[in-house]
Amino acid sequence: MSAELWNSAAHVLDDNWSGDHMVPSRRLYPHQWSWDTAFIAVGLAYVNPSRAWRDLRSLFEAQWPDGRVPHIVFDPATPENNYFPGPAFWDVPAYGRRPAHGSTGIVQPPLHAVAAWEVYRHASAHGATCAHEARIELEWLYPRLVAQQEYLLVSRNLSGSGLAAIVHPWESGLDNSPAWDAAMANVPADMSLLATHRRRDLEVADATHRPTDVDYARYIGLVISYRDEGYSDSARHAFAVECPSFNTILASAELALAQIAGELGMPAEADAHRERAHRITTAIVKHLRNPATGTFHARDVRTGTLSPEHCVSGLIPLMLPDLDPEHVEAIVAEARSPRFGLPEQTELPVPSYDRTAPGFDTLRYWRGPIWINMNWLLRRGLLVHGRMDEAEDLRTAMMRLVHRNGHFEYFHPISGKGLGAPAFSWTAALALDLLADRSVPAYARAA
Ligand code: 2M8
Repeated sequence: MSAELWNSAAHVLDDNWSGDHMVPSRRLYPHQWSWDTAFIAVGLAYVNPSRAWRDLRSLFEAQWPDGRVPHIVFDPATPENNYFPGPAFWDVPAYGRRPAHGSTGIVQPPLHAVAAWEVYRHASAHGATCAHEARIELEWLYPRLVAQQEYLLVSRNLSGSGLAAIVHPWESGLDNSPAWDAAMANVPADMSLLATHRRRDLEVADATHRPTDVDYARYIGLVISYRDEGYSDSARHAFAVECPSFNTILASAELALAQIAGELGMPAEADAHRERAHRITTAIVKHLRNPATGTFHARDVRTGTLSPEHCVSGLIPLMLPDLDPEHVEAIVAEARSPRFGLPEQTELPVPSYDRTAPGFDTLRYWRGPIWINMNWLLRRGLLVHGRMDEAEDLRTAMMRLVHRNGHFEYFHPISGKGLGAPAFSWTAALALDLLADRSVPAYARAA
Protein backbone atom coordinates (compact mmCIF):
# COMPACT_ATOMS: atom_id res chain seq x y z
CA MET A 1 0.00 0.00 0.00
CA SER A 2 2.83 2.40 0.83
CA ALA A 3 4.14 3.26 -2.62
CA GLU A 4 0.65 3.55 -4.07
CA LEU A 5 -0.58 5.80 -1.28
CA TRP A 6 2.58 7.89 -1.40
CA ASN A 7 2.36 8.43 -5.16
CA SER A 8 -1.33 9.25 -5.14
CA ALA A 9 -0.84 11.75 -2.29
CA ALA A 10 2.07 13.45 -4.06
CA HIS A 11 -0.06 13.61 -7.19
CA VAL A 12 -2.92 15.39 -5.38
CA LEU A 13 -0.48 17.99 -4.05
CA ASP A 14 0.97 18.53 -7.51
CA ASP A 15 -2.48 19.02 -9.02
CA ASN A 16 -3.61 21.45 -6.31
CA TRP A 17 -0.56 23.73 -6.55
CA SER A 18 -1.51 27.14 -7.93
CA GLY A 19 1.79 28.88 -8.66
CA ASP A 20 2.46 30.41 -5.26
CA HIS A 21 -0.01 28.60 -3.00
CA MET A 22 -1.98 25.38 -2.56
CA VAL A 23 -5.76 25.21 -2.84
CA PRO A 24 -7.54 22.76 -0.48
CA SER A 25 -9.68 21.52 -3.38
CA ARG A 26 -9.86 22.80 -6.97
CA ARG A 27 -13.66 22.98 -7.12
CA LEU A 28 -14.95 23.57 -3.60
CA TYR A 29 -12.19 25.74 -2.13
CA PRO A 30 -10.39 27.59 -4.95
CA HIS A 31 -8.33 29.97 -2.74
CA GLN A 32 -5.74 29.62 0.03
CA TRP A 33 -6.92 28.64 3.55
CA SER A 34 -4.94 29.35 6.66
CA TRP A 35 -4.79 26.16 8.70
CA ASP A 36 -4.92 24.03 5.55
CA THR A 37 -1.60 25.68 4.63
CA ALA A 38 -0.08 24.42 7.91
CA PHE A 39 -1.26 20.81 7.48
CA ILE A 40 -0.20 20.89 3.83
CA ALA A 41 3.28 22.18 4.69
CA VAL A 42 3.79 19.17 6.97
CA GLY A 43 3.31 16.87 3.97
CA LEU A 44 5.04 19.05 1.38
CA ALA A 45 8.15 18.90 3.56
CA TYR A 46 8.71 15.35 2.23
CA VAL A 47 8.17 15.98 -1.45
CA ASN A 48 8.75 19.66 -2.11
CA PRO A 49 10.00 21.75 0.85
CA SER A 50 10.39 24.86 -1.33
CA ARG A 51 6.64 24.79 -1.98
CA ALA A 52 5.96 24.34 1.74
CA TRP A 53 7.90 27.54 2.43
CA ARG A 54 6.34 29.36 -0.53
CA ASP A 55 2.85 28.43 0.68
CA LEU A 56 3.55 29.66 4.22
CA ARG A 57 5.08 32.84 2.82
CA SER A 58 2.05 33.53 0.60
CA LEU A 59 -0.21 33.24 3.62
CA PHE A 60 1.88 35.47 5.88
CA GLU A 61 2.31 38.09 3.15
CA ALA A 62 -1.41 38.69 3.73
CA GLN A 63 -1.02 39.09 7.50
CA TRP A 64 -2.75 42.16 8.88
CA PRO A 65 -0.80 44.90 10.72
CA ASP A 66 -2.51 43.84 13.96
CA GLY A 67 -0.99 40.35 13.57
CA ARG A 68 -4.09 38.45 12.51
CA VAL A 69 -3.53 35.92 9.77
CA PRO A 70 -6.65 35.78 7.59
CA HIS A 71 -8.49 32.50 7.25
CA ILE A 72 -8.64 32.83 3.46
CA VAL A 73 -6.25 34.65 1.13
CA PHE A 74 -8.12 35.16 -2.11
CA ASP A 75 -6.58 34.25 -5.44
CA PRO A 76 -7.00 37.20 -7.83
CA ALA A 77 -7.19 34.77 -10.75
CA THR A 78 -10.35 33.17 -9.35
CA PRO A 79 -13.61 34.95 -10.20
CA GLU A 80 -15.63 36.41 -7.30
CA ASN A 81 -18.52 34.00 -7.76
CA ASN A 82 -16.38 30.83 -7.62
CA TYR A 83 -16.53 30.87 -3.82
CA PHE A 84 -18.97 32.42 -1.42
CA PRO A 85 -18.34 34.55 0.55
CA GLY A 86 -15.72 36.04 -1.78
CA PRO A 87 -13.45 39.08 -1.44
CA ALA A 88 -16.10 41.70 -2.31
CA PHE A 89 -18.34 40.44 0.49
CA TRP A 90 -15.58 40.53 3.09
CA ASP A 91 -14.50 44.01 1.95
CA VAL A 92 -11.59 44.14 4.38
CA PRO A 93 -10.04 47.55 5.08
CA ALA A 94 -6.89 48.35 3.12
CA TYR A 95 -3.75 47.50 5.03
CA GLY A 96 -0.02 48.03 4.55
CA ARG A 97 1.09 44.99 2.59
CA ARG A 98 -2.38 43.91 1.59
CA PRO A 99 -2.19 41.85 -1.56
CA ALA A 100 -4.29 43.27 -4.37
CA HIS A 101 -6.60 40.29 -4.09
CA GLY A 102 -7.49 40.71 -0.41
CA SER A 103 -8.44 38.36 2.34
CA THR A 104 -11.06 37.61 4.94
CA GLY A 105 -11.02 39.31 8.35
CA ILE A 106 -11.29 36.24 10.57
CA VAL A 107 -8.63 33.71 11.60
CA GLN A 108 -8.16 29.95 11.91
CA PRO A 109 -6.19 27.80 14.39
CA PRO A 110 -2.54 28.98 14.48
CA LEU A 111 -0.85 25.72 13.53
CA HIS A 112 1.77 27.43 11.37
CA ALA A 113 4.62 27.56 13.90
CA VAL A 114 4.28 23.80 14.39
CA ALA A 115 4.30 23.34 10.61
CA ALA A 116 7.27 25.67 10.07
CA TRP A 117 9.31 23.81 12.66
CA GLU A 118 8.40 20.47 11.07
CA VAL A 119 9.47 21.66 7.63
CA TYR A 120 12.68 23.10 9.08
CA ARG A 121 13.53 19.88 10.94
CA HIS A 122 13.28 18.09 7.63
CA ALA A 123 15.36 20.45 5.58
CA SER A 124 18.76 18.93 6.33
CA ALA A 125 17.58 15.62 4.85
CA HIS A 126 17.25 17.38 1.49
CA GLY A 127 20.86 18.70 1.39
CA ALA A 128 22.70 21.97 2.01
CA THR A 129 20.69 24.16 -0.40
CA CYS A 130 17.44 23.17 1.27
CA ALA A 131 18.91 23.73 4.72
CA HIS A 132 20.06 27.21 3.69
CA GLU A 133 16.63 28.06 2.28
CA ALA A 134 14.98 26.73 5.45
CA ARG A 135 17.08 29.00 7.66
CA ILE A 136 16.15 32.08 5.60
CA GLU A 137 12.46 31.20 5.62
CA LEU A 138 12.43 30.44 9.33
CA GLU A 139 14.03 33.82 10.09
CA TRP A 140 11.45 35.55 7.89
CA LEU A 141 8.56 33.74 9.51
CA TYR A 142 9.54 33.97 13.18
CA PRO A 143 8.49 37.60 13.90
CA ARG A 144 5.30 37.07 11.91
CA LEU A 145 4.43 33.94 13.86
CA VAL A 146 5.03 35.84 17.10
CA ALA A 147 2.74 38.67 15.93
CA GLN A 148 0.04 36.11 15.12
CA GLN A 149 0.26 34.73 18.66
CA GLU A 150 0.17 38.21 20.18
CA TYR A 151 -2.97 39.11 18.27
CA LEU A 152 -4.72 35.98 19.54
CA LEU A 153 -3.43 36.20 23.11
CA VAL A 154 -4.21 39.90 23.54
CA SER A 155 -7.00 41.01 21.20
CA ARG A 156 -8.89 37.71 21.46
CA ASN A 157 -8.54 37.31 25.22
CA LEU A 158 -12.17 38.39 25.40
CA SER A 159 -13.04 36.78 28.74
CA GLY A 160 -9.78 37.64 30.50
CA SER A 161 -9.10 33.91 31.02
CA GLY A 162 -5.86 34.00 29.02
CA LEU A 163 -7.46 31.91 26.27
CA ALA A 164 -8.18 33.09 22.72
CA ALA A 165 -11.87 33.30 21.81
CA ILE A 166 -13.15 32.62 18.32
CA VAL A 167 -15.81 35.04 17.08
CA HIS A 168 -17.11 32.96 14.17
CA PRO A 169 -17.50 29.14 13.87
CA TRP A 170 -15.35 29.27 10.72
CA GLU A 171 -12.45 30.36 12.93
CA SER A 172 -12.40 26.98 14.65
CA GLY A 173 -11.99 25.13 11.34
CA LEU A 174 -14.77 22.80 12.62
CA ASP A 175 -17.48 24.92 11.04
CA ASN A 176 -20.79 23.30 12.01
CA SER A 177 -19.57 21.29 14.99
CA PRO A 178 -22.26 20.67 17.63
CA ALA A 179 -19.77 22.35 20.00
CA TRP A 180 -21.17 25.70 18.82
CA ASP A 181 -24.88 24.83 18.91
CA ALA A 182 -25.66 26.41 22.29
CA ALA A 183 -23.75 29.61 21.52
CA MET A 184 -25.14 29.78 17.96
CA ALA A 185 -28.71 29.50 19.25
CA ASN A 186 -28.32 33.09 20.46
CA VAL A 187 -27.20 34.36 17.05
CA PRO A 188 -30.08 35.66 14.90
CA ALA A 189 -30.68 33.64 11.72
CA ASP A 190 -31.88 36.15 9.12
CA MET A 191 -33.00 33.79 6.35
CA SER A 192 -33.52 36.70 3.95
CA LEU A 193 -29.72 36.92 3.69
CA LEU A 194 -29.80 33.73 1.64
CA ALA A 195 -32.01 35.42 -0.92
CA THR A 196 -29.40 38.12 -1.52
CA HIS A 197 -26.33 35.88 -1.09
CA ARG A 198 -26.21 32.67 -3.09
CA ARG A 199 -24.49 29.65 -1.51
CA ARG A 200 -21.90 28.52 -4.01
CA ASP A 201 -20.99 25.40 -1.94
CA LEU A 202 -24.34 23.76 -2.79
CA GLU A 203 -23.54 23.98 -6.51
CA VAL A 204 -20.42 21.85 -6.07
CA ALA A 205 -21.24 19.67 -3.04
CA ASP A 206 -24.14 17.57 -1.76
CA ALA A 207 -26.51 19.64 0.43
CA THR A 208 -26.90 16.76 2.92
CA HIS A 209 -23.15 16.89 3.56
CA ARG A 210 -22.87 20.62 4.10
CA PRO A 211 -23.98 23.01 6.89
CA THR A 212 -27.69 23.86 6.78
CA ASP A 213 -29.22 27.09 5.47
CA VAL A 214 -29.94 28.20 9.05
CA ASP A 215 -26.23 27.75 9.85
CA TYR A 216 -25.31 29.73 6.73
CA ALA A 217 -27.72 32.56 7.54
CA ARG A 218 -26.00 32.88 10.92
CA TYR A 219 -22.51 32.61 9.39
CA ILE A 220 -23.29 35.43 6.96
CA GLY A 221 -24.92 37.59 9.64
CA LEU A 222 -21.87 37.22 11.91
CA VAL A 223 -19.52 38.30 9.14
CA ILE A 224 -21.69 41.31 8.31
CA SER A 225 -21.68 42.51 11.95
CA TYR A 226 -17.91 42.05 12.32
CA ARG A 227 -17.29 43.70 8.95
CA ASP A 228 -19.52 46.65 9.82
CA GLU A 229 -17.44 47.19 12.98
CA GLY A 230 -14.28 47.29 10.85
CA TYR A 231 -13.28 43.83 12.18
CA SER A 232 -12.63 45.40 15.56
CA ASP A 233 -12.34 43.05 18.51
CA SER A 234 -13.55 45.64 20.98
CA ALA A 235 -17.00 45.40 19.37
CA ARG A 236 -19.66 43.29 21.02
CA HIS A 237 -19.60 39.79 19.52
CA ALA A 238 -22.84 37.85 19.12
CA PHE A 239 -20.73 34.68 19.12
CA ALA A 240 -17.61 34.30 21.28
CA VAL A 241 -16.37 30.87 22.31
CA GLU A 242 -13.17 29.38 23.73
CA CYS A 243 -12.46 26.14 21.86
CA PRO A 244 -10.25 23.41 23.35
CA SER A 245 -8.58 22.46 20.07
CA PHE A 246 -7.97 26.07 18.97
CA ASN A 247 -6.33 26.88 22.30
CA THR A 248 -4.32 23.65 22.37
CA ILE A 249 -2.93 24.58 18.96
CA LEU A 250 -2.18 28.06 20.36
CA ALA A 251 -0.13 26.47 23.17
CA SER A 252 1.55 24.04 20.76
CA ALA A 253 2.54 27.02 18.62
CA GLU A 254 4.31 28.55 21.64
CA LEU A 255 6.25 25.30 22.14
CA ALA A 256 7.25 25.26 18.48
CA LEU A 257 8.23 28.95 18.71
CA ALA A 258 10.44 28.09 21.68
CA GLN A 259 12.28 25.63 19.43
CA ILE A 260 12.52 28.16 16.62
CA ALA A 261 13.76 30.93 18.92
CA GLY A 262 16.37 28.56 20.34
CA GLU A 263 17.52 27.62 16.85
CA LEU A 264 17.75 31.30 15.89
CA GLY A 265 19.92 32.07 18.95
CA MET A 266 17.32 33.74 21.18
CA PRO A 267 17.28 31.76 24.44
CA ALA A 268 15.37 34.39 26.46
CA GLU A 269 12.59 34.43 23.86
CA ALA A 270 12.56 30.63 23.89
CA ASP A 271 11.99 30.63 27.65
CA ALA A 272 9.18 33.18 27.30
CA HIS A 273 7.44 30.99 24.71
CA ARG A 274 7.68 27.94 26.99
CA GLU A 275 6.25 29.95 29.85
CA ARG A 276 3.36 31.11 27.67
CA ALA A 277 2.61 27.53 26.60
CA HIS A 278 2.47 26.58 30.25
CA ARG A 279 0.08 29.44 31.07
CA ILE A 280 -2.27 28.53 28.22
CA THR A 281 -2.25 24.89 29.35
CA THR A 282 -3.20 25.94 32.88
CA ALA A 283 -6.04 28.10 31.52
CA ILE A 284 -7.35 25.28 29.28
CA VAL A 285 -7.53 22.92 32.26
CA LYS A 286 -9.08 25.58 34.49
CA HIS A 287 -11.72 26.89 32.10
CA LEU A 288 -12.47 24.20 29.50
CA ARG A 289 -12.50 21.03 31.58
CA ASN A 290 -15.69 19.70 33.12
CA PRO A 291 -14.53 18.57 36.58
CA ALA A 292 -17.44 16.16 36.88
CA THR A 293 -16.52 14.16 33.75
CA GLY A 294 -12.86 15.12 33.20
CA THR A 295 -13.67 15.91 29.55
CA PHE A 296 -12.89 19.14 27.65
CA HIS A 297 -15.54 21.30 26.00
CA ALA A 298 -16.06 24.64 24.27
CA ARG A 299 -16.97 27.53 26.60
CA ASP A 300 -19.43 30.27 25.66
CA VAL A 301 -17.72 33.51 26.70
CA ARG A 302 -21.03 35.37 26.90
CA THR A 303 -22.58 32.98 29.44
CA GLY A 304 -19.48 31.34 30.93
CA THR A 305 -21.01 27.88 30.38
CA LEU A 306 -19.40 24.79 28.88
CA SER A 307 -21.06 23.14 25.90
CA PRO A 308 -22.56 19.78 26.92
CA GLU A 309 -21.52 18.21 23.59
CA HIS A 310 -18.66 15.72 23.26
CA CYS A 311 -16.75 16.63 20.10
CA VAL A 312 -13.38 15.61 18.70
CA SER A 313 -12.05 19.08 19.64
CA GLY A 314 -12.29 17.97 23.30
CA LEU A 315 -9.70 15.22 22.68
CA ILE A 316 -7.05 17.53 21.26
CA PRO A 317 -5.74 18.88 24.63
CA LEU A 318 -3.90 15.54 24.71
CA MET A 319 -1.26 17.36 22.64
CA LEU A 320 -0.29 19.41 25.72
CA PRO A 321 2.86 17.91 27.26
CA ASP A 322 2.26 19.56 30.67
CA LEU A 323 -1.10 17.91 31.17
CA ASP A 324 -1.45 16.05 34.50
CA PRO A 325 -1.57 12.25 34.20
CA GLU A 326 -5.17 12.15 35.47
CA HIS A 327 -6.25 14.50 32.66
CA VAL A 328 -4.35 12.41 30.12
CA GLU A 329 -6.11 9.28 31.36
CA ALA A 330 -9.51 10.96 31.15
CA ILE A 331 -8.96 12.01 27.51
CA VAL A 332 -7.65 8.60 26.46
CA ALA A 333 -10.64 6.96 28.19
CA GLU A 334 -13.00 9.26 26.29
CA ALA A 335 -11.23 8.51 22.99
CA ARG A 336 -11.52 4.75 23.64
CA SER A 337 -15.14 4.90 24.82
CA PRO A 338 -18.10 4.09 22.54
CA ARG A 339 -18.42 7.86 21.95
CA PHE A 340 -15.31 7.94 19.78
CA GLY A 341 -14.03 4.34 19.77
CA LEU A 342 -10.33 4.38 18.93
CA PRO A 343 -9.60 1.85 16.13
CA GLU A 344 -9.38 -1.03 18.59
CA GLN A 345 -13.20 -1.03 18.52
CA THR A 346 -14.08 0.22 15.05
CA GLU A 347 -10.90 -0.16 12.96
CA LEU A 348 -11.65 3.42 11.96
CA PRO A 349 -10.16 6.75 13.07
CA VAL A 350 -12.30 8.76 15.51
CA PRO A 351 -15.36 10.67 14.23
CA SER A 352 -15.85 14.42 14.65
CA TYR A 353 -18.75 13.95 17.06
CA ASP A 354 -19.99 11.55 19.75
CA ARG A 355 -21.23 8.35 18.04
CA THR A 356 -23.78 7.84 20.83
CA ALA A 357 -25.37 11.31 20.60
CA PRO A 358 -28.87 11.54 19.10
CA GLY A 359 -27.66 14.23 16.71
CA PHE A 360 -24.72 12.14 15.37
CA ASP A 361 -24.95 12.64 11.61
CA THR A 362 -22.92 10.32 9.42
CA LEU A 363 -22.87 12.71 6.47
CA ARG A 364 -22.98 16.28 7.62
CA TYR A 365 -19.48 17.70 7.68
CA TRP A 366 -18.24 18.31 11.26
CA ARG A 367 -21.25 16.61 12.94
CA GLY A 368 -20.10 13.00 12.62
CA PRO A 369 -17.78 12.24 9.67
CA ILE A 370 -14.12 11.33 10.19
CA TRP A 371 -11.55 14.01 9.41
CA ILE A 372 -7.89 13.11 8.93
CA ASN A 373 -6.50 16.38 10.30
CA MET A 374 -8.17 15.93 13.70
CA ASN A 375 -7.00 12.34 13.91
CA TRP A 376 -3.49 13.48 12.99
CA LEU A 377 -3.56 15.94 15.90
CA LEU A 378 -4.96 13.24 18.21
CA ARG A 379 -2.22 10.81 17.18
CA ARG A 380 0.33 13.46 17.99
CA GLY A 381 -1.25 13.79 21.44
CA LEU A 382 -1.03 10.02 21.98
CA LEU A 383 2.65 10.10 21.04
CA VAL A 384 3.27 13.11 23.29
CA HIS A 385 2.14 10.99 26.25
CA GLY A 386 3.88 7.79 25.20
CA ARG A 387 0.69 5.94 24.21
CA MET A 388 2.57 4.18 21.42
CA ASP A 389 0.17 1.31 20.78
CA GLU A 390 -2.92 3.49 20.46
CA ALA A 391 -0.94 5.95 18.31
CA GLU A 392 0.19 3.17 15.98
CA ASP A 393 -3.32 1.74 15.68
CA LEU A 394 -4.61 5.18 14.82
CA ARG A 395 -1.88 5.74 12.23
CA THR A 396 -2.67 2.41 10.58
CA ALA A 397 -6.41 3.14 10.62
CA MET A 398 -5.91 6.53 8.96
CA MET A 399 -3.65 5.17 6.23
CA ARG A 400 -5.97 2.24 5.55
CA LEU A 401 -8.97 4.56 5.32
CA VAL A 402 -7.32 6.89 2.82
CA HIS A 403 -5.77 4.08 0.82
CA ARG A 404 -9.10 2.27 0.43
CA ASN A 405 -11.29 5.28 -0.19
CA GLY A 406 -9.11 8.02 -1.66
CA HIS A 407 -7.87 11.44 -0.54
CA PHE A 408 -11.31 12.74 0.39
CA GLU A 409 -12.09 15.76 2.51
CA TYR A 410 -13.89 13.61 5.12
CA PHE A 411 -15.19 10.06 5.51
CA HIS A 412 -18.38 8.25 6.52
CA PRO A 413 -17.87 7.20 10.16
CA ILE A 414 -19.43 3.75 9.70
CA SER A 415 -18.65 2.65 6.13
CA GLY A 416 -15.48 4.71 5.69
CA LYS A 417 -16.70 5.91 2.27
CA GLY A 418 -15.12 9.16 1.07
CA LEU A 419 -17.30 12.29 1.35
CA GLY A 420 -17.01 15.95 0.39
CA ALA A 421 -14.29 17.06 -1.99
CA PRO A 422 -12.09 14.39 -3.62
CA ALA A 423 -8.36 15.10 -4.08
CA PHE A 424 -8.32 17.13 -0.88
CA SER A 425 -4.93 18.62 -0.06
CA TRP A 426 -4.60 18.16 3.71
CA THR A 427 -5.70 14.51 3.53
CA ALA A 428 -2.98 13.87 0.95
CA ALA A 429 -0.35 15.88 2.82
CA LEU A 430 -0.99 14.16 6.13
CA ALA A 431 -1.00 10.74 4.44
CA LEU A 432 2.60 11.46 3.45
CA ASP A 433 3.47 12.31 7.04
CA LEU A 434 1.75 9.17 8.35
CA LEU A 435 3.58 7.01 5.83
CA ALA A 436 6.89 8.53 6.85
CA ASP A 437 5.90 7.79 10.48
CA ARG A 438 8.10 10.18 12.33
CA SER A 439 7.63 10.37 16.06
CA VAL A 440 6.89 13.57 17.91
CA PRO A 441 10.03 15.56 18.73
CA ALA A 442 11.32 15.44 22.29
CA TYR A 443 10.44 19.07 23.06
CA ALA A 444 6.75 18.36 22.62
CA ARG A 445 6.71 15.21 24.71
CA ALA A 446 5.60 14.88 28.31
CA ALA A 447 8.51 14.61 30.77
C1 2M8 B 1 -14.12 24.37 5.56
O1 2M8 B 1 -14.51 25.70 5.80
C2 2M8 B 1 -14.89 26.62 4.75
C3 2M8 B 1 -15.06 28.00 5.40
O2 2M8 B 1 -13.85 28.43 5.90
C4 2M8 B 1 -16.16 26.26 4.04
O3 2M8 B 1 -16.91 25.39 4.51
O4 2M8 B 1 -16.43 26.87 2.98
C5 2M8 B 1 -13.61 23.78 6.89
O5 2M8 B 1 -13.51 22.38 6.83
C6 2M8 B 1 -12.25 24.40 7.27
O6 2M8 B 1 -11.68 23.74 8.38
C7 2M8 B 1 -11.26 24.33 6.11
O7 2M8 B 1 -10.13 25.08 6.44
C8 2M8 B 1 -11.88 24.87 4.80
C9 2M8 B 1 -10.98 24.63 3.60
O8 2M8 B 1 -10.55 23.29 3.56
O9 2M8 B 1 -13.14 24.25 4.55
